[in-house]
Amino acid sequence: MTTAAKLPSTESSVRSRSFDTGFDVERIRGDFPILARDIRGKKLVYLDNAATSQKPRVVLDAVSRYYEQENANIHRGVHFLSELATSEHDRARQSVKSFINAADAREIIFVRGTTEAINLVAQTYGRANVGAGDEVLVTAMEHHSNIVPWQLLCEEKGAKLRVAPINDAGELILDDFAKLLTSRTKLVAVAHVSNALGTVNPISEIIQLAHQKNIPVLVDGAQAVPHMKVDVQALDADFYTLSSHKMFGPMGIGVLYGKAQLLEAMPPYQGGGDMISSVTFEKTTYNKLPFKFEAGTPDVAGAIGFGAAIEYLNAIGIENIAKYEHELLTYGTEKLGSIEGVRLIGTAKERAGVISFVIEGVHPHDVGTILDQEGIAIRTGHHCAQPIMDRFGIPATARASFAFYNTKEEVDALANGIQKVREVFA
Ligand code: C6P
Repeated sequence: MTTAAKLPSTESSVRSRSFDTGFDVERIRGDFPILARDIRGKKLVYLDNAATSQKPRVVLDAVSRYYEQENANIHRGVHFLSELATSEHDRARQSVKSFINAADAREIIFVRGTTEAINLVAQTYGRANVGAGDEVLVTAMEHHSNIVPWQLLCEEKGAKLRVAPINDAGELILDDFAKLLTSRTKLVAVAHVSNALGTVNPISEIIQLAHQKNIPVLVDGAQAVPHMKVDVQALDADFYTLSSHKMFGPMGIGVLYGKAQLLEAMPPYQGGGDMISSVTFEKTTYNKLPFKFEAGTPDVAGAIGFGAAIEYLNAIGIENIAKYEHELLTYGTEKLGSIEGVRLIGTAKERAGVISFVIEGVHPHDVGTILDQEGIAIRTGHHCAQPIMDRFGIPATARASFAFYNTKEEVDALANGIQKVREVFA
């Protein structure tokens, strides 16, 4: 891949533009073609990054270059293109490995995204280790992807799904969580960052508490990795899941990280090509990691685009991103929180990426529709996290979610849009 030459120069990017964070957001915006377009005659204000992020030019180029110049199936040919595609695919796996500081590239399993990663663990580790009377522990703020796979497993096995409660700010009540860890608990599955509230969970403490009782922990990292440094070894996470499309990479690809010794012991997920070592009608033996869990032709272009997205993030620096976004979120929280009639849903001390809110007397879908007329894209609804809506006694929220290419001016545009909504419904 030759993406490095086209990456933004971090040296020249570090010119102060806003919040004195040394982050040249205007220059970064220039890397994302879609951000220059108009919507309904207005400048696009894209604040739906938790649903999916936009893609920089280097990612678009990497994907089209693959199809134009490198396309071949991997692990299946001795010809030049097959070897090239294979080595580019391997390189992408190495990039993910370094990005989350996994100990070994064998621990990086390419899947379709977080949803598939969690289902994989439920259907392999879960089916092998959870039995009748056992429990799987989640929290009240999980995305449906981190609820339903466990419900399916529990139904099949006669096990029980337990739910750790949260407080009114949207924070996990750690004491209650600890009390729910018992000899029956076979797995903890918890979001690193809540997509509906933005709450950052104390993942290190959660993992330590579970490990004190020898309970493995799966972390749903879909909403964390785009916003903060994640080190799976420092966290001691047993499984960690992520989606490329929320990290400025292509849709349809993501990663399950798992500790090698756990993955080795797990039965395969899907059967097919590439996941086998040898096949006879009597017996099949399985390939080594990570291929044991990657049956069939993978999304090679997606992996290569994902690798390019990671290189792009590295060039900007995830710590710089975290610092800038923290300022943006603080600014947005103060600005929106001070608008009359606006109630913020989720006011945890530690938050990332998301401001969820309701406006008195206005359905969130109407908020979304009126903002759309202004070119402002937000998400409204239950955000695939219905139980957390129930917890707050509301059917839905409006959610603005941020990336490092968003600006203070866009937050102002959102606040002005909300004022318009209030005027319409006054
Ligand atoms: N949340 C949102 O708008 P997939 O769809 O597999 O890439 O990711 C699923 C998923 C799992 N966990 C969390 C915490 C998530 O936020 C998501 C995706 C999007 O909030 C789309 S529903």
